[in-house]
Amino acid sequence: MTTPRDAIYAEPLAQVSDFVFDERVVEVFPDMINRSVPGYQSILHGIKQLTRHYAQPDSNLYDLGCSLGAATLAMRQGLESDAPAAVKIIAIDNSQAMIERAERHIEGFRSSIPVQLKCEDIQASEFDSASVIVMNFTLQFIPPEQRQHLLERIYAGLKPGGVLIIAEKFKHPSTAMNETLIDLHHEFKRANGYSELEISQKRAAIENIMKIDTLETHRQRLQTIGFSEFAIWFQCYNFAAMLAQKPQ
Ligand code: GEK
Repeated sequence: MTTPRDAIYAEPLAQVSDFVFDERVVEVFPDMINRSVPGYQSILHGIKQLTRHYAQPDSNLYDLGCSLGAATLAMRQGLESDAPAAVKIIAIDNSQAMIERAERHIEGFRSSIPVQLKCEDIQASEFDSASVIVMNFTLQFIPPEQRQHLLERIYAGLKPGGVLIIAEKFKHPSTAMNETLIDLHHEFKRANGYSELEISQKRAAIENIMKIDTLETHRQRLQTIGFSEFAIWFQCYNFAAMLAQKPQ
């Protein structure tokens, strides 16, 4: 998908307001996420592989915080060649602008696997008979004190053996190591053409709405909820993708 270049924070702003997933962001979103998230394409590839591996017949697959549907399309590709019977993908985002664009984007690809798009807050969504649930950089936008409850409801909606795939930016528990990982990420952004001003203004915009956990917090929370298997299957700097499985 070719899209206009992200220049949202290229000019100095008198005051940087909190980041919102509005029309302006939708317009440049693929460029923004590809130039900002190390390994984004590799993670999408992993989602495709894991979907193929864990999708069960007669089940729903969810993409929570689907944005323009990149993970939805990866999931669908994973199912394409040998799809289990009666599977459906449900993609949810609470940004109307994202959902409208996702609809047009997904329609551009033919497939026999149905995709249902919903514009709603995932904290109010129902999860039912799920075999694969993906949260690709979405949990980090849920207020920290509400994450456990949402994940408990997700767990309840999974079938036995079902999996949750979570990709997140994370915080390293050591201050020194955390700073190093942040520096490496900023170097990655600079190498992708973002200026110091863009990096610092984006950081200020995101600071209040994106609170990140350590990987250990993720692991412990998932274990407490009941997930019996846990693996980190991708990591680059302070970005990681995790897999958690409900017992069979
Ligand atoms: C991808 N997964 O390209 N309910 C529903 N959607 C939400 C909520 C909520 N409570 N909070 C945030 N969102 C995508 C990328 S982006 C990640 C995900 C990023 C949505 C929000 O509108 C946005 O579309 C998405 O979560 C996060 O694979 O921009 O860093």
